[in-house]
Amino acid sequence: MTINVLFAARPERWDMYRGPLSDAFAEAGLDVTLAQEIAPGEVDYIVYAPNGPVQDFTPFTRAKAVMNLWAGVETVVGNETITQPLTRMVDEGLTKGMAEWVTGHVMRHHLGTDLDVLRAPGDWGQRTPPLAKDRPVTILGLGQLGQAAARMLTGIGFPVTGWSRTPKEVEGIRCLSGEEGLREALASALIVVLLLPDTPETRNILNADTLALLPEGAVVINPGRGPLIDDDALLAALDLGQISHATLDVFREEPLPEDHPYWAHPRVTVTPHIAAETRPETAARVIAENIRRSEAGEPLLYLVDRDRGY
Ligand code: NDP
Ligand code: OXD
Repeated sequence: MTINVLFAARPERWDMYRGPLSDAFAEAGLDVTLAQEIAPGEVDYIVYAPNGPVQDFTPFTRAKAVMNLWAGVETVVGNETITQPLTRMVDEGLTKGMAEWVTGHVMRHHLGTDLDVLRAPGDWGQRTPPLAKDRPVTILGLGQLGQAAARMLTGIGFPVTGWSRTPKEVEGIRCLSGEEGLREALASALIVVLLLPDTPETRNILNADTLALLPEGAVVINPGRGPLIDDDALLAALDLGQISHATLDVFREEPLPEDHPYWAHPRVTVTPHIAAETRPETAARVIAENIRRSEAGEPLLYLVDRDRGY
């Protein structure tokens, strides 16, 4: 029997996803009708984006799963109209993109690239940056994205510490957890990268107290979520020189409001929530595999734990 899959992301995403999804369904041997509009009572699966047209899932009485195209689910976990299993996106393309973005921004600060871009003959001055082995990096969040970034950075030679909710063992990475682990992870970090989900436990994890644990002049890189940082505390730490630079991809309000102090701050780099994007070709295969599993009665991949919030 044909499986009806509703594509409930923003309309401009349709042209990007229609082909890859159709190909992935065919490859998985699934007979699927994929459309942007299907009578709600006839929908079997919903491919979903939090900024898409569907927010009330009550009419989708037959739907067997809601499949988020995003990795982050903070705006979805509280939606009580989703009674079906909810999956989040773990996509090889998105993961590689994040590891590359993090590595690029770590390298910018590590090498001091901005200082070496000369604008006038008088700027000529030669510096020798330390080697990666002498620049400890801490990653808060050691999940899919944190581990991928950690692996890329250790490959270059950075000593990497990762911090997570539950204890972990990952080869080549110093793994810490818990409150004491956080203190230890920050105390040694010349660069700290935030790759945590936005949950009640992680909100404002970088605040006046925790920023003060970092060595003076440390760099903050946040491709996670805006609420992980207490913005006033970060601005104060930047003004004091406790933090030498913050590269921020995500904000409490996006786009970042015109009058936000981050725009004018000389030691803040703002990027427009582009650290990593779900890639249709690889993501489509994840969606197809999950529908195949569901139809075969097998457990779904990447289920969200709504009580935990991620
Ligand atoms: P995962 O769920 O795979 O990993 C989350 C990590 O955070 C896990 O290691 C988890 O610990 C840890 N964690 C969660 N809560 C706590 C806590 N209270 N204390 C300590 N550690 C905690 O998520 P991903 O790696 O796939 O994604 C991370 C985040 O990146 C997303 O939630 C999203 O917000 C953001 N993101 C940003 C993008 C961008 O373009 N800027 C793109 C994609 C994602 P444990 O392992 O013990 O469960
Ligand atoms: C995501 C994101 O969560 O792009 O996937 O931020």
